[in-house]
Amino acid sequence: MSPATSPFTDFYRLDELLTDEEKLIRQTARAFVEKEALPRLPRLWEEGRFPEDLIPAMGALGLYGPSLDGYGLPGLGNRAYGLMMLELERGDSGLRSFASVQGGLVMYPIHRFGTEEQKRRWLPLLATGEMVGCFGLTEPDHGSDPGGMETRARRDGDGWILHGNKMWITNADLAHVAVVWARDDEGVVRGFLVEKGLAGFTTSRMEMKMSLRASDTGELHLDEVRVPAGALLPGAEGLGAALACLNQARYSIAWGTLGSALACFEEAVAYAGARVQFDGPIAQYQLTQKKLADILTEIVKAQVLLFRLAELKDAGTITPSQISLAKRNNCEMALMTARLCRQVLGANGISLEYQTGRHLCNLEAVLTYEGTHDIHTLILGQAVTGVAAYHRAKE
Ligand code: TGC
Ligand code: FAD
Repeated sequence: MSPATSPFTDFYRLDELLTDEEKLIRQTARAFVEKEALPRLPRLWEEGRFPEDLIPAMGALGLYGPSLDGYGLPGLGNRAYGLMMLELERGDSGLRSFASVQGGLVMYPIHRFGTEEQKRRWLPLLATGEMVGCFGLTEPDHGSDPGGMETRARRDGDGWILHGNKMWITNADLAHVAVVWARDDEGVVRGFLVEKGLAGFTTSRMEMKMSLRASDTGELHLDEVRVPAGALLPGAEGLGAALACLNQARYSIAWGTLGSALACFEEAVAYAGARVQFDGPIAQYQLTQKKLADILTEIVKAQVLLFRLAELKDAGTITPSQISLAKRNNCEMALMTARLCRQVLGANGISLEYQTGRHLCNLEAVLTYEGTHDIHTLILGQAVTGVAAYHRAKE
């Protein structure tokens, strides 16, 4: 097992700020990923398969919704939550994605917007991984602009009829329950828990991806699906409820992408020391050192940012735009890191026998989902200027 950190991956000695419990949580998650997932990931990624058999084991380690409390949930601090996501994504973005969706996009909305009955029924099963969930917001024609959604929720007696399609949905095929966002007759966006097996509800798997290959991605098809009154998340009213869930997942991505970056960086440093060209190891050449110095600098900045972000989240004062800044910065930092490390590895950088190429491909999707890099740029632009630039001003 590798040590918790090496001098160059904890350059500013942030480990000194961690509690013993946080260190143990990190080490447990890392040992699990190294033993159970890493040896299989290249093949899984090549075959386009998520390791479904690991779902209960990840639940047993408390990796789903670790910062939520009550209903048997651990209620850990947000730094511990972040470290877990970091270690999962150090393995593969697909592992972190699974946990982000299960915890941040399925358990969180039930915990925040659900009835007591919904919470008691679903949260314990989702926490252990006995049940899997997915989150359906994006549609074929509405990605960055979910407010344009076409999925409809029509009242039908004491229940509802749902109709529409959701696309690019993580865990779509694996999920026992889908959190589906739809607009009602009054134009209000509402959230529903839609169970697999209901008449008219089908899913299909999306194939031929060049990214997030060890992750299940699919579509949700809702053809006049009747759901009972108890499927409605009563506390979720308006688009803001769906967007509030994204804050959780974006937070976990901000931490997770640091894991991808560290995996690539460690691999490139080791490779540069061992690979001899011309007169010696490529680590001795200034152009290699510049790449590593640039990466180190960006990693340290991202680490410091995350430690503060966790404090703000624990204090309950965090703002969505603070999360956007971290998601945007850390995804770009990790992608830049993976690109530079891939160059250091030369041809081996595109081989799945090394980790860097796989992380690089994954990070292209991570830069795009949960709000594209551009959308987070505009969120920050709005935070600075007070003016939203997503759409033309309404006349
Ligand atoms: P806008 O008018 O700005 O907002 C509507 C209402 O929502 C509030 N709000 C938020 N509340 C909490 N958290 C946030 N992050 C919020 N963002 C906005 C806002 O205050 C407003 O409230 P109220 O009370 O005034 O009604 O909405 P808009 O339609 O203009 O859109 C704004 C924009 C572009 C920022 C938003 O649509 C957006 O974030 N778009 C990006 C879509 C996105 O990120 N989709 C992600 C889908 S899930 C996913 O990708 C999972 S991948 C996971 C994985 O596998 O790891
Ligand atoms: P578009 O919105 O069509 O954007 C295309 C380009 O236009 C982007 O570069 C974008 O930045 C740019 N653009 C858009 N609007 C503007 C603007 N106003 N100004 C400037 N530029 C703009 N969604 C879910 O609901 N649940 C999931 O579980 C889920 N999982 C996903 C898993 C994967 C692997 C992927 C790839 C996506 C997933 N998504 C999920 C969807 C994801 O959230 C969307 O892909 C994302 O929000 C972007 O939407 P889009 O792909 O339709 O791109």
